[in-house]
Amino acid sequence: MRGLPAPPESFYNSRQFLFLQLLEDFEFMKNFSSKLSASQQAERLLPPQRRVKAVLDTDAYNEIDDQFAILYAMLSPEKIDLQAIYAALFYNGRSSSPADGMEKSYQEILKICGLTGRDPEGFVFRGCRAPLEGPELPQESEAVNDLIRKARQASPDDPLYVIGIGACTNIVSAILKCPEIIENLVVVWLGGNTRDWVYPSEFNLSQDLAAGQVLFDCGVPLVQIPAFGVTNFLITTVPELEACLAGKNKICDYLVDNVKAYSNDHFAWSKAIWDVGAVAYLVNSGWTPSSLIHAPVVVSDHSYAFDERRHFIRSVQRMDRDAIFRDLFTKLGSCHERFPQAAKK
Ligand SMILES: [Ca+2]
Repeated sequence: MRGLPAPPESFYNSRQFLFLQLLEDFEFMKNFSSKLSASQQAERLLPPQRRVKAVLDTDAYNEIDDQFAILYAMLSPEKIDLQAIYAALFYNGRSSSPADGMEKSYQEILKICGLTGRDPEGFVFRGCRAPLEGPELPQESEAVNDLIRKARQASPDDPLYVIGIGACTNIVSAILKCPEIIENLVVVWLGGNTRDWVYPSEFNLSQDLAAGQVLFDCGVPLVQIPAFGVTNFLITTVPELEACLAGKNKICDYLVDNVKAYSNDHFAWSKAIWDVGAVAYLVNSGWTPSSLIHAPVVVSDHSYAFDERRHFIRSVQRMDRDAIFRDLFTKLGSCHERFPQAAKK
């Protein structure tokens, strides 16, 4: 927890702990002089019914779902004007460090650009190589600077949507470096679980807990796409992918092969394609019912504490899995019409 000496374990469950956490939050949020009013927050958090400018922040090589989400965003120009893709750090069995995870994500984004024929120059940026060292200590990266640049070009009437599907280090570092950009942003972040899920820990949040705490504290208009409790229902199977995507074009084959390689045993096996949920919110918010809730306080064990005096965020409650996958598979299956080099000869 920020700025406090390490107390005994039992302290973290006490009311005194919660009070001190809230007190720190209040002190911390005073730094964000451009904090929006409650009515401005509520208005900014209305699901957009139009095409929006967006950037995508992705730990693309972390597993096999980000690739679907990147392509879903690129294939939804009717709702998403995708202006940049940022590589986010991750550290798991597919990387040797957060920096290695970021670099592998960057290379994976380049691979997808190569499959589509999209020039990555000025479009794909490396992100931060390490989590925040503290809640007021931003990391530096090309992605952070590009996000600040694009946010400054946006406006409260035409905000930049930041679709985050990995650790939020890049996003929060930009906000910490330049707090006034929150007036021009809406962050749609997939991270944390639902408030009533059986356990609090979640991958994107755990990759940079300090950044996650700032994201929920700083007052930026935030749409939370919970992982467990919401996007874990976005599951597919190898037989379904073979029936709907395999053989359609090179991009579909790449995605199907990735999913197959993720498990040695496909019998009665399903895989969540979590990250398409964040993109789906912008494609059709009718598929992602949501409501305003008071921003939870993320405490050190990754669980939430609540105070109804806190600002509002929007939290998605459910995903219409069939509608989302129908749209996703339709777009992927015909994507060689938009990206001719993906066509099979
Ligand atoms: Ca991800």
